[in-house]
Amino acid sequence: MSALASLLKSMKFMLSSPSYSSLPKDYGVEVAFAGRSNAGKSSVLNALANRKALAKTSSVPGKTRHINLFSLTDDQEKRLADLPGYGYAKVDAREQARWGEELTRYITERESLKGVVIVMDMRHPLTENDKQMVILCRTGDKPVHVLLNKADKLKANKRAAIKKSFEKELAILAPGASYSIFSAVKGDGIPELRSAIARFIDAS
Ligand SMILES: Nc1nc2c(ncn2[C@@H]2O[C@H](COP(=O)(O)OP(=O)(O)OP(=O)(O)O)[C@@H](O)[C@H]2O)c(=O)[nH]1
Ligand SMILES: [Mg+2]
Repeated sequence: MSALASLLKSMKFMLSSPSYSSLPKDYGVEVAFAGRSNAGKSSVLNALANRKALAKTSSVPGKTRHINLFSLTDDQEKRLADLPGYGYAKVDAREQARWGEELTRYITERESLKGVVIVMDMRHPLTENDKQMVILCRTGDKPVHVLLNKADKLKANKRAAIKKSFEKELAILAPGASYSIFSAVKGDGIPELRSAIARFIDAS
């Protein structure tokens, strides 16, 4: 097992922060998981840790309302952040606007943030909100890896067609960004995602 694979398997819930300003000290290395509500961010973290309920998941969108930090090391120098989902219409407009501002601050100001995994539902990637997140990461000079999740919900031919058009769109929107295909349910795509996280951590 690679060093990162074993760190991921032993990751621990650290804390849940209700706002950007209440986050712990900005030191070490953080890799964040962003994405629309219900795209599967928390499920992806659980798949990486090979645990069922490390990060809380729900079929009801809008479950993750805080920034939840997970530590990969006992000294908490390496962390993963599960960010609140965006774009869920039933969250009232004021709360959505507040989280828009919080996420903007987090992405642009957090110095320990070395990379962002943007989790998308492969059936409909790069929604307007996703594009805004990609652009925000560019503004904040944070490298991006797009994770096309829920691939198990698509047949092979449909998957290939979406991949092709997605690739073109991403190349225009974020020329340096990498991507990979994933299924949190089946556990497919873990090595590729781990490599992306390793690149973020190693580049720091
Ligand atoms: N079929 C399938 N379902 C998935 C996959 N990943 C997540 N889900 C389901 O999608 C729903 C939402 O997953 P979560 O992990 O809670 O999504 P989230 O992005 O953390 O959502 P918020 O916390 O609300 O922002 C749950 O019912 C999951 O079981 C996947 O790869 N395949
Ligand atoms: Mg969640």
